[in-house]
Amino acid sequence: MFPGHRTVAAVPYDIVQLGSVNMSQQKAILIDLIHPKMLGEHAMDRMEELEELVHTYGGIVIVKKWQKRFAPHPKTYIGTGKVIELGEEGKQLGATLLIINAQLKPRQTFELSEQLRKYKIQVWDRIDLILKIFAKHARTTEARFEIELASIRHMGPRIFGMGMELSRQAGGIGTIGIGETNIERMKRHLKEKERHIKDKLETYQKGRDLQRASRKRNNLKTIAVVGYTNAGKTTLLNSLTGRKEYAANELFATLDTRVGQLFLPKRAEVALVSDTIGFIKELPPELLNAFASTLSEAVDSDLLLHVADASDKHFFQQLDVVDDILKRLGIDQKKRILVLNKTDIVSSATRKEIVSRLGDRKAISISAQKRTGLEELISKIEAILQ
Ligand SMILES: Nc1nc2c(ncn2[C@@H]2O[C@H](COP(=O)(O)OP(=O)(O)OP(=O)(O)O)[C@@H](O)[C@H]2O)c(=O)[nH]1
Ligand SMILES: [Mg+2]
Repeated sequence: MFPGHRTVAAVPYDIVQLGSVNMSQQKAILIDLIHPKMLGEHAMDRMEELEELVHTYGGIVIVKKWQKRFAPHPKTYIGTGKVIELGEEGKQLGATLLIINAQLKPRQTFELSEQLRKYKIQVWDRIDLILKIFAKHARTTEARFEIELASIRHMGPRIFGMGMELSRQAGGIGTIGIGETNIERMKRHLKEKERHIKDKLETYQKGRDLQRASRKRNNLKTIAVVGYTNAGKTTLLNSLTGRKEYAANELFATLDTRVGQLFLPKRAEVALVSDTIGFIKELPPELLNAFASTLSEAVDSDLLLHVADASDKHFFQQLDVVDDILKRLGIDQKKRILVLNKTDIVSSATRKEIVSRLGDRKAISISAQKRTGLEELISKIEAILQ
């Protein structure tokens, strides 16, 4: 994909190539760095979520490891001895992938990839994995562009870092290295590509702005469904509006905005309900920024429905993550209804406990799937939109 790429043919990374997403099952080794004082339970939880992400991607987890360290190794993130150990083990077990449960520095990914190349093991960090899932789930051109942009922003610096590495290998200080010109060309190519994608995304944004202006003219209210991934946002959109969008027990099933109409009997008018990409913890800013045009639907809405999965044991943690991301999007002050979903599979004791821990924060209990509690929710929506 890069002009004059010959000398860098051994580059172990690929910018997410849409349309050619590798669906074959990769065998993955997972590793997480944990602080020596971290509770065992917390370490298990982190690993569990990473595993879910891998399953959503369609990979097979063959080994799970933890390494206790006070701080990441500056060059290889995990300890250098561990890298060799995992390489040997991975080779024996036929692993093709090492996934690190963190966002790595470009240099660390580069160094690890170099060291594991002889074992034919690719290195991904958490963001790579999320990007691969995004790429697999993207259904609209706009979502594809957004992912490609995020991907360039995430992977680009590695290639730049590699340039430094190659020139260092080629000679001493001050000499221009072998890979230099190609690296320069790649850099330029990526920059151009980034600009091209940004232009395209702006076109979509303009389309949205026009739509929004027309809604305003017609005084149509808009409601945005937000929440942690897999909370049941799409299922709720479908139940409220009669749409039949793809809802599934996987992370990031939805990547783009879908809009449906909800009739509000008391107001005798329809409101537009939009569904959007789910949130997840440690979502890096560049991913959030890349999805800005998709998320703008939430940013400009009159009301947010924050859907939370009451059946998830990390309910409160997920609530915090969503609150935090809404803050990062600058919409934490917007009118909002907290919706406890999946209450059909939650014991009444658990539900009571949640409600009591929520304290002043009022919530409406529903089951988007069984369509219970929806009337109360609609009444509340009407009351707020008055
Ligand atoms: N038991 C139960 N399951 C539900 C309910 N609502 C949704 N689900 C299930 O939860 C899973 C996720 O639902 P989605 O609607 O795809 O969730 P989402 O929030 O849109 O997820 P992403 O788009 O992946 O972020 C699916 O398997 C749904 O069938 C509910 O009220 N009760
Ligand atoms: Mg969804």
